[in-house]
Amino acid sequence: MMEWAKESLEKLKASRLARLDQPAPQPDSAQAEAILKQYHPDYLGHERKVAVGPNAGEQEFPLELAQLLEGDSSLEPGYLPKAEIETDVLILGGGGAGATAALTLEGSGLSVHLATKLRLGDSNTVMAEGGIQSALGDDDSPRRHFADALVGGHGDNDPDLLRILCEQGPESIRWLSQLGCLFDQNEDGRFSLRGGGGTSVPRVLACRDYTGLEIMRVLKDAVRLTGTHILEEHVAMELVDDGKGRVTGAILFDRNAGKTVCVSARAVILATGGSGQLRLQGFPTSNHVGATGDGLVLAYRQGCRLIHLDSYQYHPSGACYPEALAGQLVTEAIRSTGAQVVNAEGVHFIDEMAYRDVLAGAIIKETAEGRGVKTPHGKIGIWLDTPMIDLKKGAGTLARQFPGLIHRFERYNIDPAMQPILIYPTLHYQNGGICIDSECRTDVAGLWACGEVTGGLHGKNRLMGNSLLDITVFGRRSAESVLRNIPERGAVTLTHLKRFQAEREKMGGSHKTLSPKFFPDASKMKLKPASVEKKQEEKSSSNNFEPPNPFNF
Ligand code: MEZ
Repeated sequence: MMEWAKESLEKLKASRLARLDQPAPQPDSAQAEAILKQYHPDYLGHERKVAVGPNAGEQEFPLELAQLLEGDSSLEPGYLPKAEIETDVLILGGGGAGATAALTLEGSGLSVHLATKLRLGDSNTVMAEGGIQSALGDDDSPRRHFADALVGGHGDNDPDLLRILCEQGPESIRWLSQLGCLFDQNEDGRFSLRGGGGTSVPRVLACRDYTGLEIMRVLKDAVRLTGTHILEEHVAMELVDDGKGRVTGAILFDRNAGKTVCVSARAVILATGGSGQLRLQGFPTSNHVGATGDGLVLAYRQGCRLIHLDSYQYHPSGACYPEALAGQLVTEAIRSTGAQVVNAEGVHFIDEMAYRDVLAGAIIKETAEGRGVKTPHGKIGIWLDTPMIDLKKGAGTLARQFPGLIHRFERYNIDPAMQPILIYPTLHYQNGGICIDSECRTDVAGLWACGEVTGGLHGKNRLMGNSLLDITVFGRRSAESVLRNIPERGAVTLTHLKRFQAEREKMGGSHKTLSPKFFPDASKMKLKPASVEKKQEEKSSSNNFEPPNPFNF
């Protein structure tokens, strides 16, 4: 097993006992800053300003995102919106934030439609492994939680949003528990709390290493029992407005029927999640296949400002080998439980609980300077010495606490309790997003937003476990705000889109990109499923003289 890395594995094993009790090497602040500036992908100049929209000429965006923000709509030219579904609240996004908003609206008397690009629950929520933060420990408090997250976010967090997140933590855990989430408990029946990078006391609740999956399981089941109308496989193509500045619904593409559906809504909650599948700078990602930043593009065209999108989170421990797992998350909780980061020479080169951005930069530096391990597929990673956990905490600890990790690696004959695994940073989280106020209102009336699609809360570096809390706290809060402020029904027009398109025309040049992207290229998924495309192809080809498609067997 991993014969190709034999020499380096021997060095790692030889240094293991000595490393066991040695303190982890800590970079001082000057070293940390130098690592970030030289090696972290956010600092390498792969960004630019955009020429259209509310952020034009201001802050920079990753190149891949900038192109989409300047892109044109995929709607057929001349499309005229005409409401086919009328609802009070339209939620776009079927992950944790959208499902939480739907549950909060239940019993309000309002009609609610939830549209999701794939199936209910297909989202980054299910990919979250290590846990959810909440100040529940004896020595903890929301103030302490706030202070930790503010330092971690480089002080760029929106203080109001962060205060709400931390204050609502304990109540959110109660709400999730009452819905049925089974968080790990100690023998005395109290919640088991772990540390995470940047937490000054243990504060992370978990369901082993599949916390997001457990939370989504419960939310999904609960939403299916409500009166929410769930529109699965309905892709949000564009938002519509009343011609007087207010968002009044959306145009969806029903992938099964192969046609657009215009929904008129009194309020729209955008909960479309992140954008890791844009695979910035060619990085692998831990994100769900649907995470292509659609909500950012749609909101931007309506006039919503975006914030902190020059900042993405590269999770330090993405799997680097085997190739089939490349980019998948290896939870930070493994590092907080005792696994060390070790280079090809067997050297424990940095504290594995350093802030994620610094640790990711340090791993990239280590590989760039020739102290990484090359896989047979040409990738270069560093070791995560997982057998350390059982050495430190007793045999069987790794398997008991991280069954998901064992399950994924044993398929490839790797037992992480017996041998280290190779890791490399993976594109994990969109730190920035749509500007919202403390009520989840965007810059444009009628449009609320919650969860990963929003920016400000986490500053420029989110701490582990604050995203699952974010979707719970702000999913609920967005719905509560809608309940207090819901407008009357308005007309459905494309006034905002047309204004954006006119501005775009002035850019000149040939900007042909259509956006949102909807699906990553590598997935080969299309807006229209193959069956619909085939039917349309047959229809249109019945009258022409094209030769038969040789691939059509
Ligand atoms: O919040 C996260 O990003 C998280 C819990 C990730 C992890 O390492 O498990």
